[in-house]
Amino acid sequence: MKSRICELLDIEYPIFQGAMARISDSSLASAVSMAGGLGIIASGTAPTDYVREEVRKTKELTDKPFAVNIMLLSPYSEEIAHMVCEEGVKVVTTGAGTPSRYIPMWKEHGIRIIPVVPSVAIAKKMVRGGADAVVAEGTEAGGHIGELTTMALVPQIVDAVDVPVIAAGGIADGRGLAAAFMLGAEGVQVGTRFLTATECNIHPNYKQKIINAKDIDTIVTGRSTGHPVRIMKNKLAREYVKLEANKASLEELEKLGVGALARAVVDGDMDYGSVMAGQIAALVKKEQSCKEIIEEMFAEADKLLASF
Ligand code: TUI
Repeated sequence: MKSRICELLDIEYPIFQGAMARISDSSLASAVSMAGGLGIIASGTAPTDYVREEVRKTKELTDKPFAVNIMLLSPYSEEIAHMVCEEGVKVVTTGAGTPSRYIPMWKEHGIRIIPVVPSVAIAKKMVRGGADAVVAEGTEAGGHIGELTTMALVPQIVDAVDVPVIAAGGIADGRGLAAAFMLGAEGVQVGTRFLTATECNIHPNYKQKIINAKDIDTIVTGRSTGHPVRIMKNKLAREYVKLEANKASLEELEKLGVGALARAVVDGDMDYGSVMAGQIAALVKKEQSCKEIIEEMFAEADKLLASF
């Protein structure tokens, strides 16, 4: 299963590891890149120097291509947009906004630009602006999400743009991978399945919560604020959506949300931490190395596609 994205990025398998804020660091990204996929360092809302250090560490850990994701709601996004040029990063993905104003600068530095998009209109705008590929992310994904499902979104974006489309949201095994290719995608981005990777350094409680997950265990918070975020159901999620239903102020919501991601990832607080995960969490059943995950997914998809 080779595609234009393998050639464009010089990677062996057309799979990206989703940029998960506070989670996707040099350890996870380098392991995915070493296994032949595209490892991605998540910036989230981290300060520029933290992300710079992770870039440098990743370069020490692998000589394979890797990317940096810039979360455009971050107060550091502008600084990080410049930092990737200074550090010679070769691939940038973006999330939670449109990076149009940085694209000319990144092009000058020979950086491949792959925005994550939630709609056809935004995909077209990004391609007109010079994006080399797009990640079409469905609402099944964890974290900050759009409205459309992966099944509906991917083929519509495939028809609308001529650059490679990478499918994201709800993909965790060879079946999802094969299905994405049937929709016209030339690659997949996988987040949730990599949460339980051996090289993913989140708190063991977080990994266990993913492994124990059932199909209906995620919920979307933040619809009322215009920043919908999919997380695992817990006390935080229930209190948050209750506050939203009662038209709580942004201040009240922020009080509950501040520091919540670190509480989950670092402290292992599964009650009041923000445990971001996609709807596919229940399909993730064990800890495996990134290499095992990638090889298993592609072997499964190859077998499926050969059987038709
Ligand atoms: O970015 C994500 N997922 C994320 S980012 C994140 S960290 C965070 N921290 C604080 C608040 C919110 C998030 C956790 N998960 N996925 C990619 C993605 N991008 N999904 C949707 C979009 C998107 C949305 C609107 C992309 C472009 C866009 O453009 C709107 C516009 O008009 O600019």
